[in-house]
This record gives sequence, C-alpha cells and structure tokens, in this order.
Amino acid sequence: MLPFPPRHLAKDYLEDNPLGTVPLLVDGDTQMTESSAIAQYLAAKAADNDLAVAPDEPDYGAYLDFLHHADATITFPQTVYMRFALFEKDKGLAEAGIAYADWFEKRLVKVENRLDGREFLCADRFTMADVAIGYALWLTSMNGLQDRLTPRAKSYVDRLKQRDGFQRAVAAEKAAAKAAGLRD
Ligand SMILES: N[C@@H](CCC(=O)N[C@@H](CS)C(=O)NCC(=O)O)C(=O)O
Repeated sequence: MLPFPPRHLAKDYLEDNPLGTVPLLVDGDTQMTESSAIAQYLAAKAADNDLAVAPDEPDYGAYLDFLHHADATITFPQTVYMRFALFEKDKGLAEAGIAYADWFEKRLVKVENRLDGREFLCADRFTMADVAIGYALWLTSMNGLQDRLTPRAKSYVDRLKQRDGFQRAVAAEKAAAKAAGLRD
C-alpha cells in the first residue's frame, strides 16, 4: 500500500521498482510489475485452485486472451481518461481524456459478446480471467465511467461483486490502506 503516485510520494519505492508503478510482486528472486502477468503467475503457482485454465483445456487460448485483454485494452484507456479528464484536467487535455473514454466504450464489444449465454468468461468456472476483466470493469465505479458499461458487462460485474471472495478482497484492501495511514 503506497500513497499515489509513489514516484512523488514514496520515493524509496523506486529502489524496489524503478518504474514507480503499482503493483509490484516480489517472490524470492522474482520481481514482476505487470498486473496481468502477476495474475497469471499467481494462478499458475498457487496450489489447490482452479483459477488457471490449463493448456489441455479447450478454453486455454480464450483464458490467456481475456486475462491480458483486461489491462492491455480495457484498463489502459481508462487510465488515460483518468489522467487527462480527472487528475490533470487543468492541463487543457480533457478532450483527449474523453476520447479515450469513448475508445474504452467501443472496446467493450468483445466482453459483451463473450458473455452472451455465459456466467463466466472461460471454462464454465470463475478463473483469473474473471478477476482481471472484473477489476477492469469495476474500475468504472471509481472513475465515473460506469454508465459506459454494456448491459451484459454491467450485470456480470454486479454478479462478481456478490462473491464472497470479492467482498473479502475489498475488506482486506481497506484494512491495509487504513493500517498504512492512507484512509480513515
Ligand atoms: N502495465 C502496468 C501498468 C502499471 C501502472 O502504470 N500502474 C499505475 C496505477 S494503475 C501506476 O502505478 N501509476 C503511477 C505512475 O505512473 O507513476 C500494469 O498493467 O500493471
């Protein structure tokens, strides 16, 4: 848990991650800074779970595709929107930010189509692809883009939010932020 952005407010963090970005995963000698790769790593390494789709399952390709689609295509335009239309709107680039919100909305077509007749994205079960895409869609409730969600994407994220695991993760995040003095 770090104050945001760490590159200004937690400069010591640059020793661990010269990019200054979050997340950072450290596992022994392994250091990773890409969210989707971290999610893939954790699903593959953790024992006793079926969060990963194995190479011999029919949905293996779809699993990798949606897992990476989350940050590369769904989260990325939202971060540009947040930067230029919310955080730095006095720089005169808000219009560019809004253009990225439009871009985001158009890119939802793939998730919308995939959810036709499916409760989860891959392999008829909750997988790390749902964690990644679910987070990318949930992010809209924090940046005000929730009205851009397509109908199936909206009900999908509403369903995911009912999961016990989601609620425990949110509670753990809040507790960690409070312990780090970052939230009340
Ligand atoms: N490609 C990386 C991007 C990481 C990233 O840029 N994180 C943002 C927060 S979502 C950040 O730490 N920004 C702080 C900064 O750029 O200084 C990922 O998908 O995890």
